[in-house]
Amino acid sequence: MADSYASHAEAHTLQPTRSLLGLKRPDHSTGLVDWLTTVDHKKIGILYAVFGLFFFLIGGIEVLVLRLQLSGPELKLISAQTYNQLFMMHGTTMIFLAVMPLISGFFNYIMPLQIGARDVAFPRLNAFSLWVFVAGAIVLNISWLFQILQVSGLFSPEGGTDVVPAVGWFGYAPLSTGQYSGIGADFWIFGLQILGVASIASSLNFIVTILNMRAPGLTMMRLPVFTWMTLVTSMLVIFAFPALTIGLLELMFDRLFGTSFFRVDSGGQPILWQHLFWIFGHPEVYILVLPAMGVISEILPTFSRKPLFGYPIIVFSGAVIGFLGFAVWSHHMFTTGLGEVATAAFSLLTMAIAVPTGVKIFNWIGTLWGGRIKFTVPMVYGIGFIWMFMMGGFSGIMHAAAPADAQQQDTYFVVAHFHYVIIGGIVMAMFGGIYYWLPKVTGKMWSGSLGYWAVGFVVFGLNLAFFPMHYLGLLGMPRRTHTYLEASGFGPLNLVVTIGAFVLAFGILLVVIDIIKTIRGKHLAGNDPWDARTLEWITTSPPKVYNFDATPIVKCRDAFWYAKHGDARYRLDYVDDHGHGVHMPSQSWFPLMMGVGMCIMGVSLSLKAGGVPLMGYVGIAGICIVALGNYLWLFEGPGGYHLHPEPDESDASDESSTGTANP
Ligand code: HEM
Ligand SMILES: [Cu+2]
Repeated sequence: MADSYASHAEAHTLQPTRSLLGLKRPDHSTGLVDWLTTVDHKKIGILYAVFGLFFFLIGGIEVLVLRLQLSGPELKLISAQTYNQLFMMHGTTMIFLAVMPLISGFFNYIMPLQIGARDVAFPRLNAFSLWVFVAGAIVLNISWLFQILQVSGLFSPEGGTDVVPAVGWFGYAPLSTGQYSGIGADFWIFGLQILGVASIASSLNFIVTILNMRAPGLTMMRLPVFTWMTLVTSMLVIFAFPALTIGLLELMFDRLFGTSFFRVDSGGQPILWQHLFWIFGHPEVYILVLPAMGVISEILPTFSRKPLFGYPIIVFSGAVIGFLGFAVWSHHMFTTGLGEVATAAFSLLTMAIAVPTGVKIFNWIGTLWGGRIKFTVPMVYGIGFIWMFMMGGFSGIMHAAAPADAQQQDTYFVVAHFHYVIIGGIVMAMFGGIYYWLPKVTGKMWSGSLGYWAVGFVVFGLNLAFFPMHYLGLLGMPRRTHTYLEASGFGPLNLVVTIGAFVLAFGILLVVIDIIKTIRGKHLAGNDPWDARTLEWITTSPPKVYNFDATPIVKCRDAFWYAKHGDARYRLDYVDDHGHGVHMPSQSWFPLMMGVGMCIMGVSLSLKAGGVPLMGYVGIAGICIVALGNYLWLFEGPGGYHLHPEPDESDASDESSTGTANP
């Protein structure tokens, strides 16, 4: 893919620019340098997705070890401490380093194409978000390395032995304060703070892009639902992450400077942590699920060959879900003694979210109803999503009732619930999205039955793994426990769960193999393999570096579909640029440099907290790298190059009989 980008760019280059400080910008570089300095939303999207899948496998390996430990009563495969570390890293990895970057990959790659834009609004900021995300991921996971050093006697931090974080993805105080946890918690705090910077920067970028860079005629109520959900999700990130940041800052102050926000012995309030965390944490689950709903809302109409049923209602209910998501955080705190009024109010509000969610489900079913359904692999994921996500929704409504929750709290019932939502819903949708858009991204078509086998194993495995957890929970098996007694009788069901986990893991492995097979395969996909509806299918597969030869003019919702199948009124027209051509941004080293600085900063400050000598200075060096990167970036100048798109043989406009030729 890199080659096709490069050849196009070379053909039309006008002016490789020098920055104001005389530094040469890395224009039209190839190979690794190209990927490290890219500002192309498509490459950034691919990198996000690759990192996401990588950490998905890491988080998966972590949990398979856990499940082996729990497969029978009183096993001693790993210690309780190791269990805690693995379980915490599994949760944090899956949420922040696997699912969120995968989603970000979709946002980056697909959204600008869907709105007919040439890139996101701030391409360098986009690269910055990517590398800052990578920095945060390294800070979190480098703790494993220091654990190894510690085990081999080369590293002995102050304050306990938990070098890998072991405080749960929720980091509940006072467990996460200095009294009860060691340097692992510092890795976690700095890692998450860095990840928050990345998320907020990319969300601002997406919001500006969607509001400002839509193709002419693409009004808000004509936006594809996936793009709408990108917008709502980005808003949620902007409002939710600051609550977490404040909590993390206070926790950091407690740990490093002896303040007492959360330390009970000096008058702190652990409950404050729970409020701050869940004001972030509950919207976070919608940050994960709304993009999944967006993906499904693209797949179902395409393969039912019908417009999305109730488009305005789907969009509106998505926004309502986002809004209500901020009003329900205390359903995670029903058993902390908030009082009857608060508990009743949060209980009702939580149940209220079932309404817009149910509305969406009815609309999806309405979309399928009477459609000419094609059971392609993405469609099978789409239908599986509806079914599995509803299972998670039902147990969610059960938690919403405070008295029921008091029983279910901290049992495997909760683990069953959120895995049905997260894997049965979100991961299914992401895999469906991968199969849906992979032909666009790679230009290659996946083929054969491997995709169907994979989805079969995934659905079977996830039900085998997570359905019995409901029973285990109701029988009283606590979550976050590293073992259980023979007499508890939890053994047989836990064995089933572990077998299910391996079946699921096998299915996920098949998906990854299928992706690699597709990329290396030879079946060309063509521009519009599904006879789809939205603008990303107009352009070539893979899209050229400038996305569209000419910007399309949108006349209705599902513009591409009507251009192909509607009457002459809906014919696709293109903006005439009067021969001006396209201005593309040039690449830059400085987003990467700032990421490197943040990584050094996060690692060394964590080590400093663990009493490692000289780390304060390394931390300052890291801060200087960030500042210098920022300074050089500021004076890098606008740069960019100019090109005149030349439509080639494979353009969609040649294929679709109703589209006009490009100007
Ligand atoms: C093979 C698939 C998976 C299996 C078998 C699995 C199983 C588990 C288990 C056994 C725990 C520990 C529960 C405890 O000790 O209390 C756990 C925790 C967790 N898992 Fe997974 N998991 C899987 C995939 C995922 C995915 C894909 C995500 C998210 C994207 C995820 C998110 C979490 C979270 C957030 C926790 C922490 C739960 C808590 O707060 O107690 N898991 N998982
Ligand atoms: Cu919640």
